Amino acid sequence: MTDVKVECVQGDIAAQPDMDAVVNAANAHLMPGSGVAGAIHDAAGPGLAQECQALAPIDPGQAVISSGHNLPNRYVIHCLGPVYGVDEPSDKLLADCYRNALMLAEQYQLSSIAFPAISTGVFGYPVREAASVAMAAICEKLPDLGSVRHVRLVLFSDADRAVFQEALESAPLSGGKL
Ligand code: AR6
Repeated sequence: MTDVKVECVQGDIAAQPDMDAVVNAANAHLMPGSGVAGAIHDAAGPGLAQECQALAPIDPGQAVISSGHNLPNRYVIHCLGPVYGVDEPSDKLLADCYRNALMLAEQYQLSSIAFPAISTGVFGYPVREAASVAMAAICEKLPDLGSVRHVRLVLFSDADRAVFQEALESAPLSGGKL
């Protein structure tokens, strides 16, 4: 059994002051956008986009790390989720986002990380499918985590929170690798 805390909460990804890192549902150029990318860049200030210029572009499934600027978090981990039905295989690419973000958090010795529901907004991934991919990817990684002790999923609506909570409760702790 793992003692990493995994939780699903309803809230704003840009307002998670107790987390070492928040994850951005980014675009390939790591520029401000709508939804999560808008909230994170607005709260971080223009220094974030400036720093990101040197890290872009990124590919679907990839994750890169920057500092948090005016956010209450030390770091932002930027992931490019798959556009549903376009970037294939979507499930593997979405799982890669979660796995690669967790690996970066480990590399930086972080103890806590908060994720939004990557790809479920502008990129069109159905929430129920995205929740089961996300939770399977996270749960599969739990035994490998050393520094990371707390993983939070931050869902914008309470309906999405309930879907992610259900997926967490039925996620396999191992196997079912994508
Ligand atoms: N906190 C938490 N979740 C949020 C927030 C917030 N402040 N705002 C929206 N969500 P999206 P994507 C939810 O579109 O699908 C951007 O323009 C939202 O309800 O932010 O990966 C980028 O620039 C949805 O469930 O990310 C890219 O071009 C989820 O977060 C593109 O959109 C993800 O929605 C990325 O699209």
